[in-house]
Amino acid sequence: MSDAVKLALVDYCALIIIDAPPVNALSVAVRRGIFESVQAANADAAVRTIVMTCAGRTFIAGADITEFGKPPQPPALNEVITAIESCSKPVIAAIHGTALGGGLELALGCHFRVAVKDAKLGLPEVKLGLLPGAGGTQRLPRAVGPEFGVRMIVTGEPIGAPEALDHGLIDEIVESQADGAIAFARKLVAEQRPLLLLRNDDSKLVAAKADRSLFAAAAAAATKKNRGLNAPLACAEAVSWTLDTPFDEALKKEREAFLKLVADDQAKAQRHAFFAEREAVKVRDVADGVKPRPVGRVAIIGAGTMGGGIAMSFANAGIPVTLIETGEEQLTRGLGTMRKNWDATAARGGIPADEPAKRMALIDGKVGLENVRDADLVIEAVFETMAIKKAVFTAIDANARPGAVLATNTSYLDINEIAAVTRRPQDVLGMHFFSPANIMKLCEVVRAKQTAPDALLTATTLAKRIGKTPVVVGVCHGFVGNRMLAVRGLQGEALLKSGALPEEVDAVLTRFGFSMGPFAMGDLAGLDIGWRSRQDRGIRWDIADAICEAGRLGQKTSKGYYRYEPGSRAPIPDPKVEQLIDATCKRLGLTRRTIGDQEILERMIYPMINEGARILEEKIAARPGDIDVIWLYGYGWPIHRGGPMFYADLVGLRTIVERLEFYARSLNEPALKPTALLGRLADEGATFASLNTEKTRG
Ligand code: 3H9
Repeated sequence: MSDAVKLALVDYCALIIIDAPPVNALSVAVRRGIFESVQAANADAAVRTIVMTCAGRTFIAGADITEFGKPPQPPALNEVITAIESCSKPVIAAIHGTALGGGLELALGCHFRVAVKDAKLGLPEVKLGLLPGAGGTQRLPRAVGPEFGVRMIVTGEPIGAPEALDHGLIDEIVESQADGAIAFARKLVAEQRPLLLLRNDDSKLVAAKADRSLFAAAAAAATKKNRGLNAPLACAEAVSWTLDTPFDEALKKEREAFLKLVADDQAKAQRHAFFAEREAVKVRDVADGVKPRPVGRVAIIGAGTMGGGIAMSFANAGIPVTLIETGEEQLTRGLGTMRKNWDATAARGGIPADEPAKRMALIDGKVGLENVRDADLVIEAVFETMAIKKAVFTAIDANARPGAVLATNTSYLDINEIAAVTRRPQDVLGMHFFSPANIMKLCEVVRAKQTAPDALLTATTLAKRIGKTPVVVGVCHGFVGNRMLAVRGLQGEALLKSGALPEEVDAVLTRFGFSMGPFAMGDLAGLDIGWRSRQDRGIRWDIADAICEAGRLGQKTSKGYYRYEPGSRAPIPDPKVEQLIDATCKRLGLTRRTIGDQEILERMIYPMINEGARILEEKIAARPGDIDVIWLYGYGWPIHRGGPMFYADLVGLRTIVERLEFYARSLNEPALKPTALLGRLADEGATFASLNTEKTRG
C-alpha cells in the first residue's frame, strides 16, 4: 500500500485515510492506494463498512493537474471508482474542506456521502477547460437532477453542504467527518439499508426524459454567457447523454470528450492560468525567515470610487478600516455609496441581510490625515497627481506610527519619488488596485528601490487575506498592466490612421475573447482621462485628441468612438467618427486602406507581447506568468488564451519576431522592433515558459 493512503480498522469499519498534502489530489500513488485499500477492505471478513476520508485541510480536491499531458498510469480513476462500486459492503465518503473534480466523482461512486457543515462540493473541471472525466457528467445529474446538475457542471461553482443535502448530493451533515461517517455507517448496518449506486438510479431523470424542453432550457441558460470556450458546451452535451445514452456507453463518450479537451490549447491555457496564479503570489528575493508585519487596522485615504472599493474589500474580510477624507461631505458621500453597494448585494442574496450593517460597523469614517495614527497599513487613494501624493505622504509620515506600511494606489507615478518625501522609504510601496476594487482580483504590489522585504510581504499577505491575487512588480511608468495597455492604445490609434475603424478593431478583440474592445472600453472609462494625461506629458495622439476636441468624451457625453442612445450603453458605430478620422488623416497627408482582421490582431497583440518581454528584461516583472496573471485578472484577457506571454508561446516566438520586424519596417516604426530577449528566445527556439525558474518565497 502507498504512503499516501492508509487503512485502519475502527470496530468493524475500515477507514481509508488519504494523506497527500497539500490537497489530497488524485496522483497515481493516491489512486493506487485507494484501489488497493478498497479491495483489501472488501476482502476482509472483519470489515462490514468502509469509510473514505482525508487527512489535512480537505477532502480530495480533484485529479492531480500536474499529471495532465503526461502518459497515463494505472489505475485510471474510473477503475478506482468501479472497484468501489463493486464492493459488497457500503462505502461512505466522509467529506470536509472541498470535494472537487475527481474527488467528488470518487465520492459519487461511493454508496453514501456525508459531509461536515462547511464543506463544499463541486465539479470545477470547466474552469480548467475540461469536463468531468470520471463519470461526473453521468452520476451528478443522477444525484441532483439533470437541470441542477448541468448548472453545477457548466459553471463549475461548488455548493455548500446544506445545499448539497437539499439536492440529494449528500445523505447527511455530520459534526466531524471521520467520526460522523463511522456513526453513519453503524446506522446503515443497524437499519440494514440497501446499497445505493447512482449508476443504477435513474429516478431523478424521469421527468427530464419525458419532457426534454426542461433540460434544454437549463443547458441553454447555463451556457448562455460562454464566449468562445469549448468546455462549457462539451459539459452540457455530456450531461444530455444521461437522458438518451446507456450509462456505460455514456461513460466511454465522456472519456473520449475529456481526452479531446485535455489536449486542446484552451485547456492548456487554463491550466497555465491556474498554476501561474498560484506562482505569482510567491514573492521573489525575500529571504526565508522574513515575516510579514502584523496588521490589525488599515487606514485608507480617499473615500472616492477607488478608496471606497478598497475599504469594502478589507471590511469584507473582517479587517477594521479608518476611512479618511478631507471633509464631512465627501466622507458621507463615500460611506453612503459603500452602504448602497452592500445593500444591493444583500438584496440579490449575495450576502446575508445583516451583513451590510456589520461591515459598515468595521469602517470608521474620519476627517483629517492625523487619523492614520492607529493604522498598521495606510493606503493612499487620492487624486493621481505627484504634487498631491507628495503632500499626502508628507502628512502620513508625520502621523503614522513607526513600522506602519505606507502604500500608494498610484497607477503610473514614480513610487521612489513618493517614498523620498518620507523619512521611512523602507516602509513605502505601491498597492495598485483595479476598479471596481471590491470586485477585481488583481493587486499589483509595487516594490520600490528601498522597500523592506517584510513591508513587501505584509502587503502581499494582506492582499491574499482580502481575496486578491497580489503580483509583485517594479517601479516604472504604468508598472506592468498599464504600461502594456498604453502600447496597445498606441497601436489602436495607429490602426485607425492606417484605415481600420474602431468597430473593426473592437470586433477582432471581442472575437479573440475580450468582453469589450479597447475603443468601447475607452468610451466606458471616459476618454478625457487619457487626453488629460497626454496633455500633461506633452504627447499628441491625432485621432484620439480630435475625438475629444469634438466633445466626444465617451459614454458620459453619449458619444466617443461610438454613439449611444439615451439610457443605453450599447455602442453604435457612428459615421461621424469615420469622417473625423478621414479628415484628420487627410490633414496629416495619410492614405487609409482596408485592414484585414489578422493584421488588426497582430498589431494590437504582438507589440504588447514585445513590451512584456522588455518588462522581463528590465526585471519589472519576475516571471512571464506574472504578466499573464496581471492581464487575466486586471484587464479581462480571455482565460482560454492563458495571458499574453502564454499566447506568444502558442503562436511561436519566431512568428512574433518576424511579424514585429515586418511591421517595424513597413510602418516605419522602430519601436516595434523585437526586444533582445524576444529575439534571443526565438533564435534558441525557446519559449517564455522556459524562463519560469525564478526562486520564490510563498
Ligand atoms: C479533475 O479532477 C479531472 C477529473 O474530472 C478526472 C479526470 C480523469 N492538482 O489553491 P491553493 C496545489 S480536474 C495538483 O493555493 P487553497 C496548488 O498548485 C481538477 N495540484 O490552496 C498549490 O500548490 P503550491 C479539478 C493542486 O487552499 C497547492 O495545491 N479540481 C491541485 O487556496 C495549494 O493550492 C480543481 O480544479 C490539483 N488538483 O485552495 C481544484 N489543486 O503550494 C483545484 C491544488 O505548490 N484546486 N493544487 O503552489 C483548487 O481549487 C484549490 O487548490 C483548493 C484549495 C480550493 C482545493
